Amino acid sequence: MIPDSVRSDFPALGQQVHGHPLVYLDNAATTLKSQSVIDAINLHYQKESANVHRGVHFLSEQGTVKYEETRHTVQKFINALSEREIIFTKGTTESINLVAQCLGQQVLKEGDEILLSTMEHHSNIVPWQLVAEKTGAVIKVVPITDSGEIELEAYSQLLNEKTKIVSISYISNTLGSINPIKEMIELAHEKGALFVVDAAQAMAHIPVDVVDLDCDFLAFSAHKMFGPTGVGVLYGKESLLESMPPYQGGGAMIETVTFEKTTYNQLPEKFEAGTPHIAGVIALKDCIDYIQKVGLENIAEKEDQLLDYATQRLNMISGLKLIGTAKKKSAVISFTLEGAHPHDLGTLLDQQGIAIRTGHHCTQPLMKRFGITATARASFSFYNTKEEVDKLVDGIRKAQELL
Ligand code: C6P
Repeated sequence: MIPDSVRSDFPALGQQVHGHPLVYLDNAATTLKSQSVIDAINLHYQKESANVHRGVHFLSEQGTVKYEETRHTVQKFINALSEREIIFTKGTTESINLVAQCLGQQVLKEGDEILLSTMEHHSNIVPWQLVAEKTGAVIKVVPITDSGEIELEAYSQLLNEKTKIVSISYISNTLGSINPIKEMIELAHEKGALFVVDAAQAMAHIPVDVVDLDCDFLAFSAHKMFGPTGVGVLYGKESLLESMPPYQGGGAMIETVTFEKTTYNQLPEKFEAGTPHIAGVIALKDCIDYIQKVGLENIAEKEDQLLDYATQRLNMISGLKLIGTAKKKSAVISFTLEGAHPHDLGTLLDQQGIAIRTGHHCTQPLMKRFGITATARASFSFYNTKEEVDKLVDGIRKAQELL
């Protein structure tokens, strides 16, 4: 049970927008930031600013300890076997680009297949297209059902000895579908393919255990888990990361440099060239501590209640059609409204202080699958309330009258 008092941990929730209390329903785009995370970032810049892994002075050493503490916290949070398997990146997008470039160029050759699904975010499509162009590999796409579920039968049939990499989202940002990732990983491994999980929409909502899943790589962003933008994680099995070439060259990722030859640092530094987003990484520890304090089970329970209630209420609006009705769903609701363009609806809701996202949500192939160009999307977090769902429903009805 999560008390409403939890809302006071998020200062942004206390504000008015266009004269109305903010109703923030755009959590799939980015979550609000907790005061503890804001404090951690402030503290770094106010008192503790220093570069990491480079100095012998107090602040640098203290910063390095805190930076590495986050790595340890992430390792425990996702149950990775070693801290060397945790690479800090700019976010999910960079994590997937890193795997696509470093692993892709290593394991793919002409005619090999990369398997994606119709519901992937552009961040889990375009990096693979780039590496496919370079290597001659071919992208295959797993179809989805009308309710927004992976067609498992088709998936099994698409997997073959040419499939080298499968990359699939754990939770769809547009449909909310929770994909049967564990089963899919097992099937991929039976064919000898490596499996990358795009966990951008999972981390703040459901427990993720990389050992239990047996995924080879997993990517996520801090800003979708109450943390700062510009920070993310790539988890990779140590042996795979070990064998991959570096992603970028620069400071920290080297062991020795001469003009003739450079040798590379050990994991994880090999993949962390240049000065990282130190304050952001340090704050990621506070995000995880915060999530664990609230409890992922409590979060899932509250979000499921919000999803059920919102689905029920939205279904009562005439002309409203839900896009994405998978049996296993996260609290993301996409919909279209007869006679109203999602952008117009979004603007009218915004005037009532209600923030939703409208558009293709960086999933254009998915839009095409449903024969639409855009949806309106309300995405919830545990700090949202049933009253806010009511406001959304009233807001849509008002907008409907105006449009
Ligand atoms: N989805 C949304 O509104 P970045 O931008 O790197 O933090 O995350 C990219 C990304 C990758 N995969 C999935 C499943 C995602 O949902 C996102 C980000 C946001 O749905 C912004 S487009």
